[in-house]
Amino acid sequence: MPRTPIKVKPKVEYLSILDGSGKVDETLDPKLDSDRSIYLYRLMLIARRLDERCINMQRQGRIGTYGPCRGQEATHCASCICMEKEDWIVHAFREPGSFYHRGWPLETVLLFWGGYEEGCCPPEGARDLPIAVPIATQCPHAMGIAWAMKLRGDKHAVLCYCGEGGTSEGDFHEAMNFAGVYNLPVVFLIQNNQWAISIPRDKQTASETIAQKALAYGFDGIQVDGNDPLAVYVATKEAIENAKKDGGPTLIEAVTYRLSVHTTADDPTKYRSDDEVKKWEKLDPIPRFQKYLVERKILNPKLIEEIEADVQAKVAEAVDRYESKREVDPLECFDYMYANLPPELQKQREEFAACLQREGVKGH
Ligand SMILES: Cc1ncc(C[n+]2csc(CCOP(=O)(O)OP(=O)(O)O)c2C)c(N)n1
Repeated sequence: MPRTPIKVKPKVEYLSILDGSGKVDETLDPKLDSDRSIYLYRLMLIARRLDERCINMQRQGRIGTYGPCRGQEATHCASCICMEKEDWIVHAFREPGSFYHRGWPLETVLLFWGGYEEGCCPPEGARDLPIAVPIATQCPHAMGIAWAMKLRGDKHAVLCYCGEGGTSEGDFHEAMNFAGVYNLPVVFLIQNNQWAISIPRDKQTASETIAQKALAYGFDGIQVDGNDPLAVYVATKEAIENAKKDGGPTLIEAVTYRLSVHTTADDPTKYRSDDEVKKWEKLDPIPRFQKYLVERKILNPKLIEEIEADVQAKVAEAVDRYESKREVDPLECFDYMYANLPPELQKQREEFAACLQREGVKGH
């Protein structure tokens, strides 16, 4: 028998609407109304200012290790606003804007990175999972939620955030496979920020795009400019609407860049060049969106100033609320995993308690 080509889906699209130079494709522009546009701009600014504050607070020893989202605000803010209250959002760990949008108090992010277990506690009724630091472990959770929704006849959808480094994990592939097989209402949004700590994107996978990985699992993948809030919004909205019509999953690869450190425990100058960072700073989503909104006469200098002042005040209030919380009891880190501590951990707890006592730190 001759070799015959097998027909597979021929293409993966790339979507950009508001490009890096500020040029907008009028035919694709979702033309969000002014309230929604200002809401999105403000949300991105909240994520940026909170992020800056968190870095400073970590440096001052007021929170623990922190993983910033600088440069990635469009990716998570423009996607989370596509979700209805009854939809689910399954987080990774660089989406502070999404938590705020979903009604988590702004200090949640500080509580999480400050080591308080309350930083993982969703507001009453919120259909959100908390920050997940173990890479890609949230993907099977998202798939499982979508599967349960389908079995129960719940017509909503799930949005799952993950990094491009996470796409090398088995958890990601297992979730994609099940999502495809059972045609589940889930959208995997891969924040391709080019680096997984010090591993660059081209050492992560030999695929030309992350988006095309969807094809192997039998559903659609699309690559978008992740620093373009309009493209992220349009792609997410389409994917979520499709999922709700029983159209199955979508993989969105949002091409963006981590402008800051991986976490406050890392020094990126050891593995990437200043020139690369400068190139991406020019593509920063916030000034890009601001310029577009000024041109559309939705923003003006006075309004920009007012929003900035309001955002700074909101962040300052959140820091105050965080710092007025009860004192941290370091021994609490043993409290929530086991009802009865295994002997090894019990021993560690006793040693730690003795150490705290020697150092004069109050424990319980
Ligand atoms: C299962 C697991 N392995 C290793 C780590 C350590 N780790 C933390 S972040 C990270 C890189 C993740 O890269 P990516 O998925 O691209 O997300 P990004 O940090 O760039 O947002 C690694 C390996 C982890 N948190 N979880």
